[in-house]
Amino acid sequence: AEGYVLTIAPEAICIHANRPAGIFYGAQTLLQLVPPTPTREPIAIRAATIRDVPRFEWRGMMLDVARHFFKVADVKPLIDNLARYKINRLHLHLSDDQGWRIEIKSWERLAKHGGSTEVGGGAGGYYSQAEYSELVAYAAQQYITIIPEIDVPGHTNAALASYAELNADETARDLYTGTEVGFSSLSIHQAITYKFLDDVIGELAALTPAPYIHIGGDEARSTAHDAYLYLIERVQEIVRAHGKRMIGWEEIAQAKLLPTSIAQHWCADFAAQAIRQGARVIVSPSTRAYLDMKYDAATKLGLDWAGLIDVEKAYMWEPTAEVQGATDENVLGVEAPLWTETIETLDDIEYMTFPRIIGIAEIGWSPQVNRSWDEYRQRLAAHGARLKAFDVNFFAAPQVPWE
Ligand code: TNX
Repeated sequence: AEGYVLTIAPEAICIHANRPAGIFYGAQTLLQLVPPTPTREPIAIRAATIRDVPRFEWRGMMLDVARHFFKVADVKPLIDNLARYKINRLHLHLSDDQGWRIEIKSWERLAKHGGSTEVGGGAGGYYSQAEYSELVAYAAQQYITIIPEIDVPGHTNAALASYAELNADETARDLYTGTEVGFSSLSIHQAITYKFLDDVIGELAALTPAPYIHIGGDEARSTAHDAYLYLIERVQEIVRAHGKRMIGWEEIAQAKLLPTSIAQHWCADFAAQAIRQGARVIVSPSTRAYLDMKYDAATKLGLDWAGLIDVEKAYMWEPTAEVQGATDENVLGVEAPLWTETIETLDDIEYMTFPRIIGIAEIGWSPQVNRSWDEYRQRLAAHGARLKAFDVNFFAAPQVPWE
């Protein structure tokens, strides 16, 4: 589906692939072999034959547009730069306590009211359905699939603030601009909750060509355990009824999963339960792949609850070693989340994302053959000039001998 053969010979450069995505990836590889900026001088490229297929079908990044909102014009350049490294999924965290970021026509106040602020009290914002579709189409041109996430039953204050009837006490919550989590929950035993979920997931499914809907499911600390399991199983059925597969943070694996559902590992061992149920997993270890963790103690942006993650730590790990029972068959792939409690601009996004995402991209694409930090850091060094040429505000990690 994504492989290619790139042949560089004296008479011609050829890219062969079974599918258009393979041609695109062959072209990205070729572009890495020529200077990043246009030149009128002849360019010499070493003759080679490269046969290349990805190890994992899921090579993702997640952007939290709920804590701080990022407009289409900020997400597009991020997509451009992810595509150069053969990242093929961009998961958008579209709702949380602090904001609801996607227009839902049958529940208009979600975005209009629930999207009207963000962490710190700024103006927030949301994507109209037309803007969202524009983003989906833009990403698809670069073989990136947008994965929409609506987080339930916790992380729902923005929805609970928008509609009184979603609350057990029929009283709308206040909008929230702080960063503590775990206080909100949908009302599990009210029929309207499931009407809400069906409407929202239905509209989201219609906007989503991909076969996945992410339903969150993390940190539902204000939902009783049995109620949580009941809700996840009902949501799974709603997602299925709309023709999609459910993805959720690994806590969902405590519920009974369909084999088509997918659990996203982040910091517990629930993902192993998903594997035992015959479901597959996406691996996003908070200690390795969380782009919102600081690089070192001096990093001004970001958090450190999962530790500091320097460029070496983000690269030197193996996805199947992160979850008990994980194999190349039941691991769909890797994803690096960027939570945005402290992230406010595209420059901030780029600083935390690059260069760590390049290591994650390699873990997702290339086989694990004696991965070596010393070898990698030399290769990564060559990307400094490229990132500069593409105007990426990357962190020039001192451990890398940047060119
Ligand atoms: C935990 S990771 C969360 C998010 C926060 C993040 C901050 C996960 C599934 N939930 O709500 O933004 O930590 O690093």
